[in-house]
Amino acid sequence: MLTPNLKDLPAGDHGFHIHQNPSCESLKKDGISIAGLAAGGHFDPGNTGKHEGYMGHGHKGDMPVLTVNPNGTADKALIVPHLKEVDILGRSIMIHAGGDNYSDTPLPLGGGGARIACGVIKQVEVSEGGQGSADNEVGTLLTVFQNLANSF
Ligand SMILES: [Cu+2]
Ligand SMILES: [Zn+2]
Repeated sequence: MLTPNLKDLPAGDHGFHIHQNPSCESLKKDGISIAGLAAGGHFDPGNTGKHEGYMGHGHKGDMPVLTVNPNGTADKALIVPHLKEVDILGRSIMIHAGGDNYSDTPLPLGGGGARIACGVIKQVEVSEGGQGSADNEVGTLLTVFQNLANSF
């Protein structure tokens, strides 16, 4: 489980993924600056090239849709069956403008479109249960998410 603790986000459903690179910088594509592009694509160590959502067999970084409450907070625990802490350390976590239909059709990558918030995932001291180990589930990293989202 992964428990977000986020605020100041637009209400509604948003695509929510682990992306490959530990950077949230903008990069230029075709001369246009694109927010969060330096994070790269969805974390896909198996090189599946497929976006199938958190229950699928494509990108390992695919997570359930992040549902933001009307007051802009997101705090509901999410099931992330394919991810362990070791997978996500040193990568980034991304929130998209639109939702996620867990498919590459009709739009690629779930259709979430623009990247609206991002954080680089770093190891933190965990007060309960000690330091996270490679075998821990992602939930032990929950404190990481307290100040994670840097809105673009
Ligand atoms: Cu994404
Ligand atoms: Zn994906």
